[in-house]
Amino acid sequence: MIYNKIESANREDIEKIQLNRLKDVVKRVYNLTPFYKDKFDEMGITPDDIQSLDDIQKLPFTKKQDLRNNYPFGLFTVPMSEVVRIHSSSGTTGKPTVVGYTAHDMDVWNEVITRCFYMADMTSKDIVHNGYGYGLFTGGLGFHEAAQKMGATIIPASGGFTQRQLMLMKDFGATILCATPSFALHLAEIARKEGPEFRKEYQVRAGFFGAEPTSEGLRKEVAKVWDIDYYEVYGLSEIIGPGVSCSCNKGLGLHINEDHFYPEIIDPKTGEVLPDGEEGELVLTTITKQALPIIRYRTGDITKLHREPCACGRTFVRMESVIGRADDMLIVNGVNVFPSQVEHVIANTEGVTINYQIIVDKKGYLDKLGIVIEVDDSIEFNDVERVEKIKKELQHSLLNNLYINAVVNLVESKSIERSMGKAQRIIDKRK
Ligand code: DLL
Repeated sequence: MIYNKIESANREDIEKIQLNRLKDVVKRVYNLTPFYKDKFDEMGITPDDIQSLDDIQKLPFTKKQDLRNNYPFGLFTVPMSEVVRIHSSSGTTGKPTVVGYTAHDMDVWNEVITRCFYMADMTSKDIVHNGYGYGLFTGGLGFHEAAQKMGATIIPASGGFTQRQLMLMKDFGATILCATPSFALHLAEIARKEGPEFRKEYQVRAGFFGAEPTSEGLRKEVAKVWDIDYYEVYGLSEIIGPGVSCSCNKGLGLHINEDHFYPEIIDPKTGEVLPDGEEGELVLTTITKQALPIIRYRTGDITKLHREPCACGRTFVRMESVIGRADDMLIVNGVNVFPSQVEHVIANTEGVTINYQIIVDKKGYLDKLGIVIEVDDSIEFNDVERVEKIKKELQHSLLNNLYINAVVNLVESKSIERSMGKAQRIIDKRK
């Protein structure tokens, strides 16, 4: 099923809508945010310079750091009385990246998630088990509200409590599962312990998975162990949350909701726009958002765009599953982790040095984050109480400031191997 006519409109009609919306959003940010006004002025451009879609290339990029520099609401273009929801993700100095939504933005968000649900022919009869984390993360509430609006039964299970989640899925007869792919596999791993016939106890038929990078093998594995249709959802809080794009399973890739989010692929080094089919960094412009419109946002996600017709009938451009990052961001169980943020926490903790290693590994199907840090010379390593106190303080500050649940391991001064060149700070054993 296709939710909106626009999803299968011809290119000319889509582009007409995109251009009108682009012109509007450019005027909006120019008139309402000093950040964009200054940037445009510096570059000698005005909203009148946007006369075609290609003119978007005249506009400046926006980066995550720009949101941080304008913390918390500096890029909002509406008064707070019109903001109905705030979400956020972790930030370098403990200050998160803040995003806001008006009632209209919430309608857009619900619409794009409903489009995802329609990919799986979901109806009000479906029971949706939502295993994405609720709270400031956009995963939980993003899927929640759209499912509820379409009349489906939503079970706000959130993350964790695997056994209990399985019991609820079984007893409530969930037909749809929303979760990170790794959590979906973890659930299956535990469920399998019920015996080889475990699957018969569950009615789940499809799932919406995203928020972290996956390989084709992993996607196939989730689909196989649960014996379900796997729909991949992509998104990021800065743009809206989940729902920027979703796979239809009739053709390669994920259809981008390009009547709301205008995509480009650029060379991450030069910023030059690349043609369809070439691999590069995805850049998105929100063309309908009110509270926090963003121009040419550098997602950091590496992918390719395709415009060939799709068997599902949708004409929206497709992006391939994300194949990597242009920066050093790690995604650990769906949580974005910038090594620089971790370093900041370490640098601000007394008793440890800046010699550390971040080790990411798998425990079963879940990611496991370990941080090994050398104590400094002022610490007597045999002073177990003191060492334990520093360890707890670090774990606490990683969790509270960055939402990172890490196992911290303190080691003696000078015991981490020194490298001759670039320090090897990150060891990702998942690859
Ligand atoms: O992860 C939104 C989301 C929630 C998407 C639930 C899908 C499902 P953030 O926390 O802001 O938002 O993280 C955004 O996560 O830039 C990608 O690097 C990564 N990401 C999101 N979806 C996918 C995906 C949510 N399907 C960052 N494949 C993005 C690979 C993904 N990476």
